[in-house]
Amino acid sequence: MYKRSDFPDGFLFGASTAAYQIEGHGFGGAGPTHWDDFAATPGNVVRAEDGAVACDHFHRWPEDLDLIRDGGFDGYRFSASWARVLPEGRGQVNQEGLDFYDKLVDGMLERGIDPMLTLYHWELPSALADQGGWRNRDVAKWFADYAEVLMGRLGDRIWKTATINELWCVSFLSHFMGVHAPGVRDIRATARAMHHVLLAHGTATQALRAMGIDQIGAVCNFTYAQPASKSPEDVEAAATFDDHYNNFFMSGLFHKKYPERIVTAFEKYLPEGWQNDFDVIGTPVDWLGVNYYTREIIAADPGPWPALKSVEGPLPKTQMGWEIYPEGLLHFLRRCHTDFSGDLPLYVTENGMANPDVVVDGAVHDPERIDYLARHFDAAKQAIVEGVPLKGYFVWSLMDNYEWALGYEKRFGLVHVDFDTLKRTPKDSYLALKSALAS
Ligand code: IFM
Repeated sequence: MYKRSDFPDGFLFGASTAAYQIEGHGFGGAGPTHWDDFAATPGNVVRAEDGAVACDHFHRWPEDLDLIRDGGFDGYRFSASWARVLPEGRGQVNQEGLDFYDKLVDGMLERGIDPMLTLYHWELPSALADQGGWRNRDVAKWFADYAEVLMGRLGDRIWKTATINELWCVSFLSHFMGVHAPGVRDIRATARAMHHVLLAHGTATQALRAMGIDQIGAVCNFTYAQPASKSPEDVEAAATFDDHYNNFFMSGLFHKKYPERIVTAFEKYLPEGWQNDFDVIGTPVDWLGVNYYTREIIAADPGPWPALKSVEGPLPKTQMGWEIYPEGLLHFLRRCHTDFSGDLPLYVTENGMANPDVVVDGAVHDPERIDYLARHFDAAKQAIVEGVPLKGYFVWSLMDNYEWALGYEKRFGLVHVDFDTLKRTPKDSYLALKSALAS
């Protein structure tokens, strides 16, 4: 079993959550979001579940922060809901929303927990979705304005700020695959959303810097693309996947250009003048967050771009059906460092697994998660040994929560949540991590 002392002094351990997944969006004057609308449309979300109550963190946050402190975690990565702060996305501020985050941040500081804030973790206000959401170039300005309002209140106490969580999910998963809100499947919408999330990231970064706020980072998700065979077709398909998933955003942020394969595919769909936005997109950041879970086995598939499909892999899988592949984490930590972010501090901002955990006699036995984390911590340690400037690791997630289109069934938490009673029960993985962090 790993110990805190296996990692360098000052290495930070934390847990991650996101607003819509835990807070209970129905409380406290928050405005409607595109996730409420998406979930209310039959067929989009398992059992049409939404985030109206979620874990009721809005009321139970002191208990949840106690769990973070008592687990020995140094940091807490949480997000704020745009529609809780600005119910219409712009204009009128919901003071109750700002007060909530204010108390939450003070609660962290009182408990000795470093607050890492994500400004946007997917719940776009419906009023902005009405105007095209991420397809509309104006979203960059709307997002920067929201960032200013929120950070005007919290900025003096936030340890690190991430702009937008998982740019690929916000754009490709939601506008090409239609799996997440707004559930669009349209290549032109995708190209625009992919460009605009980057533009919004850069615009907000500049706005925050102008307010004197630093320690701003980008958080991307990465999936390892394994060709299904050595055939040139499968190798090309995997390279296309790697480009749209991993390289597009990293290349935009750190090289101020997009991969050739994607430019070729998207040229006629990208918004006019996209080439002129890279000085904003590439505004320097202070750190980079890496979210990593799995790999995909990619095979060529006849048909329009991207002409590929995922096929089932042979490795053991989590409750999500995702293969457990810690080598991918090492791969991306190395690759971010050598190909993109150089000596910038890296954080694993999300890693963890879903498991069908149940409470038995007041305990939750999840040896699978203990093993999953140990193997990924090993990958992280190896990266550090090789000189990758990895400074911290946030487990996804502190507690079971709303897993988006999959509702409440997939349990990623270190802490079990009974969604009928909302009772929290620390799982064995929480207790194992607690004793590792104390050692
Ligand atoms: O639950 C999500 C989170 O919101 C973003 N990253 C992946 C997690 C697991 O799917």
